[in-house]
Amino acid sequence: MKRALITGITGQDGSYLAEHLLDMDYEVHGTIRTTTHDIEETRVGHLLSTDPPRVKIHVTDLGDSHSLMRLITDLRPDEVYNLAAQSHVRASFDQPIHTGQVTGIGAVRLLEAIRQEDTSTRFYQASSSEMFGATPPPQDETTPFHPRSPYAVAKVYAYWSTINYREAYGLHASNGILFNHESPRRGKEFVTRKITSSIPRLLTGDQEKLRLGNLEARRDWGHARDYVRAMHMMLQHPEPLDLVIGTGESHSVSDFLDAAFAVVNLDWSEYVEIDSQFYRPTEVDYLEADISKAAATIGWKPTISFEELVAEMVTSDLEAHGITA
Ligand code: NAP
Ligand code: G4F
Repeated sequence: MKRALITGITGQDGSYLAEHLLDMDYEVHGTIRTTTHDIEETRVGHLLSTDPPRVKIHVTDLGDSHSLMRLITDLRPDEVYNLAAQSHVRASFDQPIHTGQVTGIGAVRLLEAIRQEDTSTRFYQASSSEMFGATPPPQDETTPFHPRSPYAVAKVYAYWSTINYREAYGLHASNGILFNHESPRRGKEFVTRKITSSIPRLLTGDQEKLRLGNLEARRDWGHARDYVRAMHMMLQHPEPLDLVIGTGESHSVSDFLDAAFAVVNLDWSEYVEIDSQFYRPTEVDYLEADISKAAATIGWKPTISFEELVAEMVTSDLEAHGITA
């Protein structure tokens, strides 16, 4: 039985990846921060309420080298998926140093623990399409990075550190350069879930307006369930890889509004107000993945369309309010 460690198991991707690895009979371990209270209420609560729990939880923080080292020494995992991060782009402008510490240097703390303990452990780094930033689409593995936020700068640092540990110490260390991926488990601070979670409240009158920032920004939005499959496939490849993972389709925020409000036959322009607080000092205008290399090397492709994704998110948020679509 293979043993996997997922940092950030309480996040959107961590929870789907844990389920995916359990389906493949892995022994799954995950990290939570000391600040995470009431673990039963998190996205992995359903994996902990069984007897015995289906995943094993360890308390650590990507800011704390010693606890990471101890964890790697105790577990000696076959695979480590580094999904933990301060992952919100807008927040990174307010907390640039914290974001650098966690999202950037945090990856090196983990790589260093693996290098010192067991270089046969395979390592996945959650790299991001935000690294492409201002570089025009379509973006692939050869596209130059031009990061546009402290978050993206930190991810570029972690990306190159992953490659450096591969080249310097022979680690099987891979970067998944993932474009935006969403789901009903997406945090409500991200634009897609902010929209879909507002719809039932707008319908019931609990919320009057939906305040958003830049509606023209374009993203390549896929489904998180598809993307965690790619993470696992990358670590099964004989050689470490850097791979772009996306759908190859780009939509604007207003396209997302069109698709989401169409599910409930409403006109979003009657509800949406533009609020400058949701604009960023520097924006990423246009992301669209070229996934040729992922298709050719690991045979990955997405299975869930943009329309299916939006419908699933809206329906799930409606159901949580007892409303049928
Ligand atoms: P998410 O939902 O925001 O989850 C982030 C996870 O990191 C949470 O479990 C969080 O714990 C944990 N975390 C935050 N700060 C930490 C710290 N100091 N030490 C340890 N853990 C910490 O993110 P996601 O959407 O699942 O994304 C997973 C990873 O992929 C992230 O690294 C993200 O930057 C990257 N990524 C995401 C996308 C996307 O579109 N979703 C695209 C490209 C790359 P708490 O539960 O305690 O907050
Ligand atoms: O949903 P977002 O906050 O996602 P963003 O910035 O693209 O970052 C996400 O995807 C990255 C992959 O490319 C990940 F690496 C990262 O961790 C995160 O998961 O914003 C998407 C777009 C932006 O252009 C933003 O300006 O939506 C625009 N937007 C417009 N109004 C808004 C809002 N974004 C948010 N969060 N809230 C708004 O009210």
